[in-house]
Amino acid sequence: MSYIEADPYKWPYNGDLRPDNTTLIIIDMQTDFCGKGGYVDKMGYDLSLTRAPIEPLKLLLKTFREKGFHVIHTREGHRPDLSDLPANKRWRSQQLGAGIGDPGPCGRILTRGEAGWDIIEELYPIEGEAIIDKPGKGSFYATDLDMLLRRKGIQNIILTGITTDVCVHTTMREANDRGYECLLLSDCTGATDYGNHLAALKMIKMQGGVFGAVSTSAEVIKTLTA
Ligand code: C5J
Repeated sequence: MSYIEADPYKWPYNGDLRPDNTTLIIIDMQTDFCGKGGYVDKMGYDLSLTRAPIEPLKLLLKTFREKGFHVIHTREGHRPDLSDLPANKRWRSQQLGAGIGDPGPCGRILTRGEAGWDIIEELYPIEGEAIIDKPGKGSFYATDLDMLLRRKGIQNIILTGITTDVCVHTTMREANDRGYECLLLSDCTGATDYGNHLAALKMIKMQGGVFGAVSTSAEVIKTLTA
């Protein structure tokens, strides 16, 4: 039995924490969400908030790789012909001067194959780590993530990446409904608004852990290296 100190309960609930049944998922650590000239920058948000998870994530990723745990990365983005981009999503992004599919300093915004759409160099996937390309906020919608997790025998998911209140939360809710045991790491996530980050953490902890539990990278590394 192995547990990570977490709030509101020691995680995972059953103490069954092993490299073969547990995955780290790093959500949307793309230039468009945390790099200069990307989507979030173009919308005028404070990049330091979405860049905050980079350093703790580097250390966490190193530990997961060394200990032989599964690692999965995701990228939000759309086909170059934008045929998978809902018209209302495009319209809303245009209202803020950051139209999805429009040219920007890092290439066409949130468009597959463009520089801004790719994962930042510091956290770039290595061979053997799956990448899920998703058109929406959740990582399960219109992707093969669930099939991949079931085939690998994954029961536990440790969620990280950006943004806490949007893609990370949506993915956690989707995973929880599918029966996966979820843990979100507060220092390895970030939002475009700090208040929303804190609110997203609080939501998870209601009702005895309505979507799972919350912990930190230090607690995970402590358990994994004990
Ligand atoms: C957003 C994301 N915020 N990765 N995407 O549009 O959270």
